[in-house]
Amino acid sequence: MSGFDLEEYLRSEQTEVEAALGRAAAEFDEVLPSNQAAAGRHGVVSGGKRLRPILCATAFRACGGSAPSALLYDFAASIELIHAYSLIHDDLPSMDDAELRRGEPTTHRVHGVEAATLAGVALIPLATRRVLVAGDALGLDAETRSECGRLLSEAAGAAGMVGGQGLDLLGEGRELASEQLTELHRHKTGALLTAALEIGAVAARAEPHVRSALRGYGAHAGLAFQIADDVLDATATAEQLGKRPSDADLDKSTYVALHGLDGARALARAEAEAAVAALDRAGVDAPALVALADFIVTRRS
Ligand code: GRG
Repeated sequence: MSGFDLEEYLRSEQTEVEAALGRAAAEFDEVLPSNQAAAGRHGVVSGGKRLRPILCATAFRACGGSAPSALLYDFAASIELIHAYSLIHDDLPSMDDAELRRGEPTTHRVHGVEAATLAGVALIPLATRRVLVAGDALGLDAETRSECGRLLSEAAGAAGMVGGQGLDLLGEGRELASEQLTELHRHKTGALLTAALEIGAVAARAEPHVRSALRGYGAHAGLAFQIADDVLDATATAEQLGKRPSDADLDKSTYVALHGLDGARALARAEAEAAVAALDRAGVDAPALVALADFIVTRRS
């Protein structure tokens, strides 16, 4: 591996993400009743790796984009708002009925189901609004802003994450075949991760072949991320993961159940390598993205 200091990179990028999310959450305080605003803040400013906005900003720079960090992260953090809503809703009693997320009680356990549901829904248009408004502040023209908005909405919606969640619900208690599981995760986890990369490329006005390389990286990294998630779910405790219940508790199909631990680890590694190969083929030199692909399969939470 190169001398790239990923730990330091993640630390400084996460600081930028937290600041941008704080600015986004302040919009809640202005418009929502206080219990709903508090639920939104709980879901948004509650830790996490912040991988999606970091991937977006990293792709932007890898494609030659340059902008002040605060402007770039106001834009990239809109993707994290969609991620935050998905976690709030995924944890609800009507979904996974989760008690623990990121080592803390879930949003509805702290603020109630009604406030958590409403705050989650409010995050969706907030994310769309912020990608357009922050895109404007970033200097993107109307066509580029609209393309970014389209990518985010498609990745979040029925053709992406929500569709994947639908497949997940249908698959509960059934043994999915490997292709079905991959189809599910390409939508549920992969679509938003891929959009993060592609939005970064579009905002930097990347050439079509570079944009498509970033999309390819995203698709492979998204799968690697999910397979690694299944490995973690099977090998770490709830305390280490900060998450309860586990997929096994929920009787979900996993890559570990299908391929065994070693098989799943090898698959995750192969997908991370395929992500980097997509960049190499297009001549994209991006040490941070290479290091992030490795992090995705070696992370501990
Ligand atoms: C109601 C059908 C319906 C859909 C609503 C709930 C929902 C939309 C979608 C769920 C999508 C979902 C929960 C995907 C999870 C993907 C995933 C692996 C999450 C964990 O991501 P990390 O590890 O989390 O990046 P941190 O905590 O680091 O942010």
